[in-house]
Parts: sequence; structure tokens; C-alpha cells
Amino acid sequence: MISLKRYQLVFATANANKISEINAILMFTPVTVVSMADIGCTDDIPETQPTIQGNAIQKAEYLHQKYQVDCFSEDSGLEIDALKGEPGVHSAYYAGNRDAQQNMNLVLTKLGRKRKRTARFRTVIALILDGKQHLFEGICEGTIRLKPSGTGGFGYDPIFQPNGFDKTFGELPAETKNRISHRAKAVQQLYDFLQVL
Ligand code: ITT
Repeated sequence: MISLKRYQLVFATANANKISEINAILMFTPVTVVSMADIGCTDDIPETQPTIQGNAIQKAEYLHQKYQVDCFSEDSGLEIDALKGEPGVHSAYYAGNRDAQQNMNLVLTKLGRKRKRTARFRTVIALILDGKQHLFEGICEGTIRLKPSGTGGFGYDPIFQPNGFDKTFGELPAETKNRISHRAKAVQQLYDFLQVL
């Protein structure tokens, strides 16, 4: 099939689901998204920066410097005000081993019965196009429940209640989460940018 798309972007993720998901979202843009494997990259890209934005930039720059390709990356995390922004950049490995249950337990133990439970999910997308960097950010504000509720989503979803709802991300339908989430907002900005190229 002849592709009429004018740009090919490499997505700096090892997650194949994320690639097909984003290609569906970017269907009406001049962009096709391909995987790292498609350009022969099987590297485990380092994520050693102290911020979510820093890690997103690090991943995109790694691919751009090594392969000279147009590319983008995404990094996300949960920031809890009463824990001074933790788990933040450490969200995936907060309790040590990428276990969502243990991560949530650690958050709930550290928070105890504190009244201040405000938090936000943050996603940063770093795009490098024609050698220029562009950043897109999506934020979803909410509060941390006293205990987990619901089995939907992943990660911290069962303890995070987005503002304006009385259910956690773990209880809300996926369509609702995908409409209001940090990731949805960041991807929407990327979409708006790419559509007018
Ligand atoms: P990659 O392989 O794509 O990097 P990841 O699991 O590291 O996947 P993210 O960088 O998007 O995913 O997010 C880091 C962690 O932040 C993730 O492991 C979760 O613990 C948490 N997190 C991010 N987005 C979340 C969401 O929508 N709901 C619940 N937890 C989330």
C-alpha cells in the first residue's frame, strides 16, 4: 500500500500496544508512528533524570542522537502534594519492583490518615522533529482515597479519584479515563500540533 503520510515518527517505547493505540489516534495526521524495533533498536533506553520531563527528553534525545530519526517519547507519574511530589519520577518502582499493589500500599502507608490528599497524574511527551524539540504536557488533578477501589486501569488507578468524579480511575469505565486522563491530554496536544504540519 502506498503511504500518503509525510512523516514517520519513532516512538521510544518497548510497549507495542502503545504504538497501535497512538497510530489510531493520529490516523488523520500526516504522521505514521513506528516502533524502535522497526529501526533495529532493541536498547533499553536509560531513564536516569530526576524529573518526568527530564526522562521524556532523555529518551527522545537518545533515539535522535543514535539513529538521526524524528521521534517522540512519553513519561508519566503520580505526584502527591503531602508527600512532596512523590512518587513522581519514581512511580513505576516506588516500592522497589514495579508491583502496583506494593506501590499503592506504600503510598497509603506514607499518607496515613492525612487530610491533605491532593495529587495529580502528569504525562510529558517529548517530540524531536527536524532536529527541533517540542514538549507537550497533560495533567489530571485528583485526590488519593483512603483505600483502593476498583480493578480497572493499571498502576495507581484504584487509589486515584479524578476531580469532578466520585469514583476512582479503577472504577470508572476505560472510555471515561481515556477522555480525561493526563495521557489523553498530552496526546491531544501532540495531535493538534501534528495535524497542522
Ligand atoms: P513504559 O514502558 O512505556 O515506560 P511505564 O509503566 O513506565 O511504561 P509510564 O512511564 O507511563 O509507564 O508511567 C510510570 C508509572 O506511573 C507507571 O508504572 C504507573 O505506576 C504510574 N502511572 C502512569 N500513568 C498511570 C495511569 O494512567 N494510571 C495509573 N498509574 C499510572
